[in-house]
Amino acid sequence: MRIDIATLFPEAFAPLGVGVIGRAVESGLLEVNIVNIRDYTLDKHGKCDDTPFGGGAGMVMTPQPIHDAISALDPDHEALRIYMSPKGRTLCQSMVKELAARDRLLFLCGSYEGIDERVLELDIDCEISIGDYVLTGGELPAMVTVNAVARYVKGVLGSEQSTNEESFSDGLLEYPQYTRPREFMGKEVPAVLLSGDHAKIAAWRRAKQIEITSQRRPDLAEGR
Ligand code: 4F9
Repeated sequence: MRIDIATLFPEAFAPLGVGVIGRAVESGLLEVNIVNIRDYTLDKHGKCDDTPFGGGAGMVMTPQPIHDAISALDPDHEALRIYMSPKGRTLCQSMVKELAARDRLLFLCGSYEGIDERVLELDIDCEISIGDYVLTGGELPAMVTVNAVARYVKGVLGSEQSTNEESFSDGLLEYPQYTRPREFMGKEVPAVLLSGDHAKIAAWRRAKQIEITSQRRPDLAEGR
């Protein structure tokens, strides 16, 4: 999968170089291409923002550098072009799976009070939010989305990790996990997990999933 990212803060994406995602990039399973929107501005002072028409606080990103950056990255509009925004549809695991089925994604990260609306109309396919809060820019939301999507790209997760048995994979939260020692600070591992009875263990885990989901996320339990 190829992922393009247009941002005023390319250094913010350093975390993509480490861990599971870093290895996926190194091995070529993921091709991540980060460009600085400022490299595309025609303004002789490198400006990429201006005051809002109609007045108001803060600055708005101007359309020209963004439009030219996106056109250079994706001249034939092969990528799904995503703007990270609190106004977007809130990211969920089923959206992550849909995004992972694409060959190319392009993330536009805004800063300041936002970007000129015309660039959204001209160049953007969809808007995605990662939750109901405001950040200083779309960089962290883009990284969150890339991380969640990359886990579904074949070969990115090792054989010991899986997207099949985890929270949300079947609409339920994950069951609790235990490892050695069998007793810690006076607390025992549930006996069923030491029984060797795999059917009983599976039934216990399922019951725990349902219990935890209905307690903590009645909205998820309801939807099933
Ligand atoms: C984007 C917040 C996506 C949540 C972008 C400021 C944002 C955001 N989800 N906040 N710029």
